[in-house]
Amino acid sequence: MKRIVTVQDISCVGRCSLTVALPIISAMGVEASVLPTALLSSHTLFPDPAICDLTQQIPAITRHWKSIGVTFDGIYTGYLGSMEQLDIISGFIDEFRGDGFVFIDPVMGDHGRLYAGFTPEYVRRMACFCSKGDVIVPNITEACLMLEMEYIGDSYTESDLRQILAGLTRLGADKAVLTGVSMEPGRLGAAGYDGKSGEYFLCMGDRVEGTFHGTGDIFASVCVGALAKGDCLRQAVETAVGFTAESIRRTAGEQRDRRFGVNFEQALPLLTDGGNSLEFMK
Ligand code: PXL
Repeated sequence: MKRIVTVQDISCVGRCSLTVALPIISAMGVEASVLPTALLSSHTLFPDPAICDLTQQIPAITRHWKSIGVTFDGIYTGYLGSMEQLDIISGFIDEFRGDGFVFIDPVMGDHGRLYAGFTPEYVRRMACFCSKGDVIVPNITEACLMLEMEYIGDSYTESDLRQILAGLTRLGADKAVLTGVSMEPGRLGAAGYDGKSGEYFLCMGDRVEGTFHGTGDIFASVCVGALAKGDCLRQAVETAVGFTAESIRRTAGEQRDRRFGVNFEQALPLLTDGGNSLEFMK
């Protein structure tokens, strides 16, 4: 059985980061360890969450891990709250990557805007941090910020996408996946590129109109589970697009506050058989 470690915050309420990553990765039959970076009463789309930064705890945790000899088949980083954390987690990756893969979701913003608390300097530091990754998975907002491009929404031509993906791999990771792309009305998905082999691919699902929060964390968690199980990036992205689209579909009919995230829980059985049942939904 493979073991990964995911490095991101615990948002107690709102279905994102660890409350999404743990159930998804576990459902896929991969052991999920955690390095929590902060404790928030909710994610930052709710006003004024109570925040307890855990940066000071990280060195003691990783020192203990060294002493007990724990190793990981993959490291998955998500929302990190400060520039200091980027430096500390950079060191953690150097110490613990071994032969495993490093998967970086540079969580910073969406819909053309940074999330609360992030600055242009953080964006520059995150762009450097991405060089530590084997795979990076920004959404279009995060990609535009890191590449200093203007954000023009989610509709791009294939040649635009190829250009953005090539720019992303120049940040230093071999592979990049751009999420939240739409090439035609009614379809939404992800585009991937391997800077070493030159392989480019597009995985699209049906688009449900509306804004859904936490979907980037769902997408990234499924990718990590699939990669840990040995899928190639394209297969992993296909499973992740299918599962994210299905979770959104289940949420669209619910009359609930959208800030509480999407209903991925009732879609989890689709992942427990290796994602095979997602194939026929495309
Ligand atoms: O879903 C990304 C995310 C993770 N963690 C925290 C957030 C957000 C997005 O807003 O605020 C704390």
